[in-house]
Amino acid sequence: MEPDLKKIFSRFKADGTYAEGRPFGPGHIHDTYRIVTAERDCDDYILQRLNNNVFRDIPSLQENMERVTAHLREKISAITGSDLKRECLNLVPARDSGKSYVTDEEDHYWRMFIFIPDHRSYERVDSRHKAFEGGRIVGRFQALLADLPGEPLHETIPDFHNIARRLETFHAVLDRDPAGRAAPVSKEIEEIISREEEMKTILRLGAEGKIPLRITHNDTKFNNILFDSNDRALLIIDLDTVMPGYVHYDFGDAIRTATNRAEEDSTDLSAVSMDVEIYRAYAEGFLSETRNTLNATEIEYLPFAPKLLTYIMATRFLTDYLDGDNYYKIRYQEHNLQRVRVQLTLLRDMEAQYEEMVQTVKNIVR
Ligand code: ADP
Ligand code: GN1
Ligand code: MG
Repeated sequence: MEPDLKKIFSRFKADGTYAEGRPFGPGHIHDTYRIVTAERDCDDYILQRLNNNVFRDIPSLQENMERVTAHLREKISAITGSDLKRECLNLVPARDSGKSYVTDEEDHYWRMFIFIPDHRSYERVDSRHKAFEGGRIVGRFQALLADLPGEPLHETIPDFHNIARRLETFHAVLDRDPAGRAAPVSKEIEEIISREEEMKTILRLGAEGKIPLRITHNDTKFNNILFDSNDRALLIIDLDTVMPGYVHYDFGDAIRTATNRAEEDSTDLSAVSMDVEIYRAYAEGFLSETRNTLNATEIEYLPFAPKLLTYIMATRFLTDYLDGDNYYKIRYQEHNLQRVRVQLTLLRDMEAQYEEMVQTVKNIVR
């Protein structure tokens, strides 16, 4: 049943009159709507029905979200010339409870943000400038959150980038083969299995105490970065997975998405490859904000991170495909399998260009 957006909107303390609401944006997880208000000088809004299949504890998720957005707002307000409406996310409180969410009759959770006006976002990155800006804003995000006071953030999805856990789940699903899909994709399965040990490198470094847990975003997919009309990066959105993590998760996922010459679900595998110039520009932007805080081991392993995140996504898409498509939104039968093939193609290209990736970071920090 279509949700009554007007009614849900009325439960938040918003300015302006509901004019219309329609699905918005490329997200894979929540149901996102843009609410347009009737008055010209009132903000529009982003209203989201949250996916509680993916996020099991929404009050904890929203507690993280409130702490993180409040802290970022405070820090950004201290930067001269900053634009608080466009450089941070603004949650709208519920009228009755003052909380940052409401629930409907079907026990779905909803939240609302002020719509960031006049923004751009990109599925593919076609200039070094955009890549540098993206890197800079993600680096700034980490720097601004480094002194978040209080308890550690809740782990909103436990073991989100823990590849050892992801592989356990993958093998469990593969053994059951609930959708009977394993046999025809044995090649893809083999590509995952052959790299298992190498991909546990970051976890190993963490366990050995060589790299610290920091506050990371964990979903730095390039389309989560919003730009202004001059292609200056404004902020990174989609803060649901902000929690303790390794710096490699944020660097890796951004490179995975920004440098790919094709989209994540491209049907033309010959178009998939990594643009090393985009990698270089992103790394320059990212390190311009973070190089003084990262330790030598963290920097040394930055070039490995894109391989890891591409592998993690291949594993997750393949697990979901084998499981019968229960996690990601799909638009056609083999959608998840196509996503697997894109990630594996990209991974092989990163492997082919690995030496250059290593040299690039060395040159930047020299
Ligand atoms: P998902 O986890 O489903 O990807 P996001 O939080 O990324 O959800 O939101 C989905 C899309 O909605 C984003 O990709 C972006 O296009 C848009 N969006 C989210 N928040 C805002 C906002 N405050 N202002 C403008 N657009 C937004
Ligand atoms: C999901 O929410 P969205 O669409 O930005 C996923 C990410 C994946 C991405 C792949 C909470 O991100 O981990 O990298 O899809 N988010 C969650 O497109 O699982
Ligand atoms: Mg998103």
